[in-house]
Amino acid sequence: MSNQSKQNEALVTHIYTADPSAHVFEGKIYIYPSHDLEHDGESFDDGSQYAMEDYHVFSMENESAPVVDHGEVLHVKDIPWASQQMWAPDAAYKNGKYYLVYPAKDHDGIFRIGIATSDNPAGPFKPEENYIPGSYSIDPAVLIDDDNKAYCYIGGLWGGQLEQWQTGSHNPEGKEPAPDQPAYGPRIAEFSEDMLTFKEDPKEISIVDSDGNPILAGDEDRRFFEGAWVHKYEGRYYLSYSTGTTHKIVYAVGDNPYGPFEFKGTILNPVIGWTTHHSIVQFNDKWYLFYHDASLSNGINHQRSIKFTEITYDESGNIQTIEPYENK
Ligand code: FUB
Repeated sequence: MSNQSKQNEALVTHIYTADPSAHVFEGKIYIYPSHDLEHDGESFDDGSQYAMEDYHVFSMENESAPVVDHGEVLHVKDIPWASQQMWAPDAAYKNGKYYLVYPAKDHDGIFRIGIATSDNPAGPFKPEENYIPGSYSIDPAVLIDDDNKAYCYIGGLWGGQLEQWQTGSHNPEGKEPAPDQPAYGPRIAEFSEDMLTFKEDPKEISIVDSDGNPILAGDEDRRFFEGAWVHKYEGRYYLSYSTGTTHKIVYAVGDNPYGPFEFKGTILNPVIGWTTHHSIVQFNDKWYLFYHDASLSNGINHQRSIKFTEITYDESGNIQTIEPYENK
């Protein structure tokens, strides 16, 4: 079976899609991206150009099969607590159900994390009435660990509002740390058994260099910006994320879901477009990076397209760096 044909090509061309969270459910690859609506507006640092109001789910029987659009599975108008900006979602399977975990702004303009459920990985998803109590910021990613415990990773700077949650409560004036101070880390919280609440307040994750020192806020090639994803490889936890202003997907490795994670290197060099956001999934014996870029729209940052490419590890478990356009 050849899987070359679809790698590094836009997987979906009839709508714009971004932030792909890929999973293998029921033997197929399912992709849960966000949906960029087309418009001619400007771009802003708070990301308000991302006109997003619904989610579609996509699936592929295998890496070279056609991509199936399962249609709209959730719309903001059906979520009582949410007002706008349905940004990057993730999905999980637990207790015989599928959970769509997504960020949106509440009616006060504060990002929160919501849950919607389905019996089918292709949806449609039924939203809970309220967001997860104690949740905030954006880009939820779910890890179901080998012991069946489920964890939610969250966080994103700037428009993702993580700066506003540094004191235990919401402070709309919160700012990034000074460049010589430790960078803000993503947050983690364990889900309750029913996946509808957190068991604990979100905790900050520490990302450190090879000497154990925290990565500093001014180290923009390595510090966390948004888009956390955690996968396990040979028993270790790999935390990957976007560096935002330097447009890379990088990773750090740790020995438990809470970290600390030691910075290791770059997975994906900058793509066309400002944002870069990914997921990592194993399908059969290969590992794939799902990512997005803005090549289909000729570089319009708020009109992105999801893609995938294979990743490889060396003997020490280091992920080889990908140059995004070398296959073109
Ligand atoms: O798609 C909207 C936002 O842009 C996401 O939440 C971020 O990760 C960035 O991709």
